[in-house]
This record gives sequence, C-alpha cells and structure tokens, in this order.
Amino acid sequence: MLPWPMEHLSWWKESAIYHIYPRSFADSDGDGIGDLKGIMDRLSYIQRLGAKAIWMGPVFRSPQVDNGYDVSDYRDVDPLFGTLADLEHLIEEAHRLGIRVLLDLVFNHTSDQHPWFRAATEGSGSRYNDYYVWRDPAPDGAPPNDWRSFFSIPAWTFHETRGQYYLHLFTPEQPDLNWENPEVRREMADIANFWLARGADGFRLDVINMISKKPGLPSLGGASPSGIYVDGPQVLPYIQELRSRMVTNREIALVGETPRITPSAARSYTDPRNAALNIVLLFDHLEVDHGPSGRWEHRAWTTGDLAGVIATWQQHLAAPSWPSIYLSNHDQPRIVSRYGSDLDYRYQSATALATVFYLQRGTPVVYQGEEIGMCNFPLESPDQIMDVESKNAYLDLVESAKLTPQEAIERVRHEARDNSRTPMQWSGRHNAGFSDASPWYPPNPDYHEWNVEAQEICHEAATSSVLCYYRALLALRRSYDALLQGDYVPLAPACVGASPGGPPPGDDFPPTGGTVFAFLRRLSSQAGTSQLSTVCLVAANLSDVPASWNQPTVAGLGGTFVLWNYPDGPRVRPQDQSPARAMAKGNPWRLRPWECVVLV
Ligand code: ISL
Repeated sequence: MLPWPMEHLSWWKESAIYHIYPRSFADSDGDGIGDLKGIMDRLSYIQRLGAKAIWMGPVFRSPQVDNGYDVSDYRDVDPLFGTLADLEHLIEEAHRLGIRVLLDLVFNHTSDQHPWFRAATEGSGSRYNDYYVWRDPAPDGAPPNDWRSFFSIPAWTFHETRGQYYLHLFTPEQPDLNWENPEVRREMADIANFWLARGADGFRLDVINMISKKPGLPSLGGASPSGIYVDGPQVLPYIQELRSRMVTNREIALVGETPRITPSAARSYTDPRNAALNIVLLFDHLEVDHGPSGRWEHRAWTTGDLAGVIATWQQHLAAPSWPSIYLSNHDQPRIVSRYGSDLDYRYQSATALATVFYLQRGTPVVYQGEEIGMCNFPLESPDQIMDVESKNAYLDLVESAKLTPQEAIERVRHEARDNSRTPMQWSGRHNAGFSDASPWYPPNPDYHEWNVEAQEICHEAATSSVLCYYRALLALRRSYDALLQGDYVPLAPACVGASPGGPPPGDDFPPTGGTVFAFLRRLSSQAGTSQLSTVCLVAANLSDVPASWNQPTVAGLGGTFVLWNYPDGPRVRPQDQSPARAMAKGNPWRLRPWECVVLV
C-alpha cells in the first residue's frame, strides 16, 4: 500500500452530485410539470442530504420530443420550466447555499426545430447546410449505410426538400451536428460560455463520445460502433478544443455521458494531463442484467457479475483518472426494483446498494428519489409508456420481433425510462406533494408510504429511513480521506463457503454462493515520522438470503463499525460484539438479508 499523496481534493471529487430531472422534481406554478422555481424551493432539502452540487437535466427551449434532449434554443429556458431570469436566480440561490450547478448540454444533436436545421432544410445556399450530417442516397435509394439509432429505428431520414438523408443517432427530431465543421465547434463553445457567464459551475455533456464520426461513415456490418460513431477518432481533440475555449475564473467540472465507452477512452478523456473531461458517466455496471440483444432482454445476473464489473472499472480508472458512481438516472429503471428487493427488503436493499456503490472511489451521482427508496412504476399497458425510447422498443418488439403485446410489455416494463420519471414523492398528500394539478405523469401509487415527509425522522438514527441513511452515508464518505481518496481493493464476492469446521449445525447462516459484495478502501498518509494508515472495509449481502462470509486478510485488525443498516446494529457474530474478535481470521461473518456494514 503506497503512501498516497494527500492532494487538495477538487470540489467535483469531494462532493456528491444530486441529479435532478426538472420535469418531475417539483411543480411551483400548478401546470403539472416540474419547474425551476420548484427546484429553488427545494435546494435546502438537497443541502441537508449532503450533496454540494446539482446536475439539472436540460431546461432549454425544446419541442420535448425527447423530454428536452432535443434543443431548439440553447440560450433560452423553455417556458415549461420558467424564464432565463429564473435559471439565473436559481444559480445564485444555489451558490448562496454552497451548492454548485451543472447544466446539461446536449451537444451531439439539436432539435429539428432549431433555426440551424430549419435553415439547412430550406434548400441550398444556407450557411447552416454543413451544420448537420447530410448524405446522398445509395444508388438504389437506400440510406448511405447500415447504422441504427439507439431508439430501435434507422439512423437516417430522407428529407424531400434537400433530396438527401440526414443522420440522427436518436430520434428523427434530433439531427446529429457535424462537429467536423469548425463553425459548429465555435458555436458550441459560445453556448458553453453563455452559461459560464451566468454562473454555471460546469456541464454534463450528453453522449459527448458520439460527436466524432469516422470519415466515410462506414457501415458496421454487425460490428461494434466503437471507433465509428462511439469514441470516434476526433472525440478527444474536439473536447479538448471545447474546454480550451471555455472562459471562467472558477474550477469547473465537465462530466461526460459516454455510453459504450471503452476503458482506454475513459482513461484518456479523464486523464488530467489531457485537459478534457473531469468525470465520465459509465454504463457497464447497469448492463449486467442485459441479455444478448441489449436492455430490452433481461438476463439473470449474480453479485459476482456486478462486483466484477465494478472492480474492473475501479482498476481502469485508478489514479490519475477518476470515475463516477451512480445507481440510476432518468434513462434507467429504479435501482431498488432493478438490483434490490423492493417488496420484501426495500429499505435494506436500497441502503445496502447505496453503501457498496457510494463508498467506492469516485464521485457519487445520486438520482432524485433513490434517496427515499422510490421504485419502478407498475407499468401494465403500452398506453402508460410515454418515453420515446421505450415506446419505440415496445413497437419494435411487437412489429419486428413478433412478440404479443403482453410479451412485449413484460420485456419493456422493467427497463422503461418512464420508471424513473414519475413525480418526486414529497409527501403522502395529493399528488405526492409534487403538484396541485394532475402531474404530467401519474405518481407511483406507493407515494402514500414512500415519501420525503415520512422519512424526515433522522433525529432518531441513520437506520430510521432510507433518507436518514443516505444523509449519514454521504456524511461518512466526506469524513474519511480513505473513502474520498483511498484505493479500491476488491474482496468480493469473497471465497464464500464453509469456514474451517463450517458453521455449527442448524446454523441459519449457511455459506452462500457469493452474494456478499465487499471491498477495502485504504489510504496511508505521512504524519511526521509516523505513517498513518486507514483501512475501511465495506461489506453487504446483496440477497434475500442470510449469508456467511469468510472475510479474508483483514484478520487481526481492530476496527470500529461506523455504519450499518439494521437498526439493532451489526450482528456479524451474534455472540461477539467486539469487532476485533469479529475480525479474527476464520470467523465467518454472518450477514442478514441485504445487511451492510462499514468498518474502519
Ligand atoms: O441508457 C441508454 C442506452 O441504453 C439510453 O436510454 C440513452 O439514450 C443513452 O444513454 C443516451 O442518453 C442521453 O442521450 C439521449 C437522451 O434520450 C437521454 O435521456 C440522455 O441521457 C439522446 O439525447
């Protein structure tokens, strides 16, 4: 364990980021849609949670085909959410509370209603013709290549006026920008500076690793898009140029959303020496349950699958790179339904998952509602699917894969993006306290029981509610340098199995097949002539079944339990409460269903 340089920690490493989906966070003007004033009224809630930065989904003018990820004016706020002045006021108020603000810039594509695209499609001669990716049809009139959109449709749409196809990796209403055009690159830098001048502390950059396409736009022929339109040849230089043009006297953070990113690209984009991104949002840890055809086909997964992916990425992005850590967002289902146990162990599984994720090395990005254990929406009918990606997936399964409507809804309902876009549940009152009007999407029926107000009981203990636990967890993370800066040593799934001599007969903690996810975080710092080493052990049983775990290597260490999620405290060895004994090698730890503990 090498002595780690105790660096001054940048704010975007030290602080958790709270991810707000504005449309569903809080409605202040009674139109059933969340807005900026609603966010401003709730900033103190975010401050109490312990997040010192927020990332807000796009609030710019948009036809809302993809809920704001189709921007028609980057320099104005959509009236749905308020005014430009509201956003400037929100930023000021957040700063007053010590909260930094990241805006969500959708730079890979615009809306088809953006003036640039409208000008480019009104025939030749417009200076905006080359702002997008136009190609002539193939000789037989077919699209220029075999690329597919991420939304289960072709990636090309023929435009009659121009007699050409244009590229859109998402919906036809989201034409891809041509970043090869230096004019486009200049425009995007100007937009970033418009918001930096208004106080933005950085940006989340939507699918930023797709802005460079391989020259010639070669067909994939079934191969991976890596190097073609994901992590294309100019992604790094384009990001470096964008960053070099940003004008600010503050330490800003650029958080890149990078689907399907490779480890080498992730290291390259976040290596400080490259002055490109500070953080990348990874995906592999949220794809262990994807089947061969992707997210719309479920696959059984194991704790080993999950722990393996995490250990791999922790290794890939070890210092000097820096990872992000997140459990869900507006594109993913609710984590307590996806990886947890939302019926029988909702509080336990929500807190155990948060513990083994947010105490890893990297920046936690907490998505609105996960901190109170919000779960998936009970989707039964295709009529309840409002999200374009999920709707397209359903139609594709019925029309192309020939599934029955019931089979298709069964495939889509667990992963549909609508699951995480239901209104934030503030109280058990009308519409979950989200709005006086009927919300744009119905609240999850469980809001009567699962809401902020019912969980604001933290004066009792961290284990009183998911919310109280999240507050304690984020506070714990900030209080140990080993958790902020330490390395990551995987221990899980441990070589689980009968300890020597095995558990006593009739023991209700039989050795299980690796449902325990555990790791160490270590940091040693020079204190005068002595070296001070801190070791944190994080362990959780990610299953509904009790587990026995032969915790290795840390035998002989003392240690204090500093966090646990069962109200009666850690019971790793029922008859022995002294952690030292509990740490002795060969003494199997007994972890109850979804029980987690942190030992320092
Ligand atoms: O998670 C996904 C990949 O399986 C997709 O849901 C998602 O579209 C992808 O991660 C890119 O997401 C971003 O760009 C999209 C927008 O729909 C998403 O909401 C945004 O997060 C296009 O702008």
